[in-house]
Amino acid sequence: MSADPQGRDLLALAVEIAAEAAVIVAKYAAERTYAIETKSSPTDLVTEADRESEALIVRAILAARPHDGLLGEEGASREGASGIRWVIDPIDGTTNFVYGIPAYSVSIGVERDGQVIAGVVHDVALKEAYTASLGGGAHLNGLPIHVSARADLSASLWGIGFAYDPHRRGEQAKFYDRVMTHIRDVRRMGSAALDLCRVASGQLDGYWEFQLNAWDIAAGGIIAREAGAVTRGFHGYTFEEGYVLASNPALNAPMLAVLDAYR
Ligand code: LIP
Repeated sequence: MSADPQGRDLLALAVEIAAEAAVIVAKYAAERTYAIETKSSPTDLVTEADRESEALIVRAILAARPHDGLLGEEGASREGASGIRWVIDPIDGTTNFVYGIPAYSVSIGVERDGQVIAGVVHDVALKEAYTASLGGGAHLNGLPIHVSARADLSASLWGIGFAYDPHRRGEQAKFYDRVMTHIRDVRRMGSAALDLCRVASGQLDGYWEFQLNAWDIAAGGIIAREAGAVTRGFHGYTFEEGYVLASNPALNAPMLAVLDAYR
């Protein structure tokens, strides 16, 4: 498949805007004097930095493309007339950000008629940019990246995550301990966008989490796919509905069988 020209052009704009937002987020990370509030639960945090990052991203997108649609974690929501929609997570990994754990990112995905055609995940602390456009492959700081080749499930390393809702977390935890007997180990690193990028670069063999939002997975999903990953849903839900299973092709069906066995 040849690179989609519009995907490539919109990626260039997304990369520029994500880099600007990363400067704001890094400034707040250094100063550590920002206000913190809670959202859906006492553990679901939002900071001044999340809000300012999203405001900057929205301003920059509408300045360049006034007819596009928007969906942002911190409330940006706009029907566009162009068929293009920007899906924004101004800081993915906000809990890490608040605790000073260097694993949070600015994530921007671009959809055309509902299909993601470009994505950038800018790792603020490591100053690394993961990028991809439809048919254009996936890159880390401009260099091509690919998923791992590991085919043995029992020797595979997986990223996982937990919801902000304590009840759901309990359900997820019960589920995870059963899966543990089938794999090498897990890593809970706190940012779905970066976890998907680690699958893309082979730092993880796979990642699964459920009940995520579009902004957590839009950009990371295309980066993983363009790096050779299979991304899909499970338990009767789709990837786009937030049931995320992403891995190299060899491990996808075996892990799906395990996930379905413990439904
Ligand atoms: C977070 C995800 C993470 C998930 C958290 C939360 P946020 O996104 O990146 O994978 O486990 O529950 O959804 O809230 O930092 O943008």
